[in-house]
Amino acid sequence: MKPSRSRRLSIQSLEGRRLLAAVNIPDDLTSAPDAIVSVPVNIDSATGVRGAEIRLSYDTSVLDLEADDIDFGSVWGTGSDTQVTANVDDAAGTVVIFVSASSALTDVSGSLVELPFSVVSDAVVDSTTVLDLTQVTLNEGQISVDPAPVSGTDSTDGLITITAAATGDDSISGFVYADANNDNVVGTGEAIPGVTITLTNTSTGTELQTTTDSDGSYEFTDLAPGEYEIVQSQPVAYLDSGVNELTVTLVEGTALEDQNFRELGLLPQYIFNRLHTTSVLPVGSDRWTDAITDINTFANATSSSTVAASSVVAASTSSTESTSTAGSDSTASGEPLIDEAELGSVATVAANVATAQTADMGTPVGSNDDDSDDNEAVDEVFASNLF
Ligand SMILES: [Ca+2]
Ligand SMILES: [Ca+2]
Ligand SMILES: [Ca+2]
Repeated sequence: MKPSRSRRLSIQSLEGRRLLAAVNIPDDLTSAPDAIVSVPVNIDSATGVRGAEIRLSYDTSVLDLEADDIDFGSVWGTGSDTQVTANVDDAAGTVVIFVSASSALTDVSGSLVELPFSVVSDAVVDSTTVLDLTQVTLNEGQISVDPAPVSGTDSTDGLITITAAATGDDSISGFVYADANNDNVVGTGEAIPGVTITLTNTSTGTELQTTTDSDGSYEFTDLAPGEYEIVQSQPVAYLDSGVNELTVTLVEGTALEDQNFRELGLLPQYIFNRLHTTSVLPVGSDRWTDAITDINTFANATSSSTVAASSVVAASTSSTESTSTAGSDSTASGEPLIDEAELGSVATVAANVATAQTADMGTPVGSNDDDSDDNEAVDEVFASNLF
């Protein structure tokens, strides 16, 4: 260990004026295991102070401190001419700090120094640890410190309470939805499940990923405050509204909600599937959501235009009982894939789609099942102008 007293402070006489100051460490500090807590050594009035020597000790089984991290406190302002010299004995758990400036301070209150202690990862939650202020000398003793800190317990000592790690309050959440009624609000039946959302902490580079739930929602919890980038992987079946990336600032202790990604509706090649689904499943029901999820999954898994087109034709065949199942290939989902010759021109595909849609839309809803709820469900979808 280096000599603790590496320099002497040069102090001018204060012309007989007897000054008094109170110095202490707060006793209401908190920190979670594995976190850093900035510990100030505060002074109530810094009038005339141009130098301070501060000694304290801490429990090395709970706290770690690096001398280089110790910084001057708020009373020194910008600290352009403030010097800090610190020695830490991390075996004994003792710290000696000298802080000084070229001119005396005015009547300000605040911190003389700031000590960023890191709390060990196995610190016990709800336990406390004492920061024992053992000695403070101002202007080499020309300014009295009252009450005078002593080694061991006294009223100037600080206390850190170990709290549970992040509570989940620090979170980012939102929805991915197809805004069918164009009101910029997530409505019934507008959720897009299964969409991948990637969250990147732009200062640390830490990346997290999740997928939207059946209600289109996503949430990242237990986040550190900071700058984040939220990126949506565009759901293939939907018409992109154009905003697939958000940059946000997460303030400590807050839940950043409604970080939504809005899509404009299903792309034409997926409309038939959804119509077919909606004709038998009430909008927003579990089965309807499952079916929409299937469309999304299928669309994402087979995102080439050829396969997307075949999806339409495949759907068309199942509805119109045509014979276009001859292709030898099949898609990942097992639906028949039409070969080139049978697929024909784009015009043919378009005709197939038109036929399929006409056939389906021309069939009275509920012909398989007269439950009027089905009609209402379909009416709702048509009313919502999804198609
Ligand atoms: Ca003490
Ligand atoms: Ca809406
Ligand atoms: Ca989008």
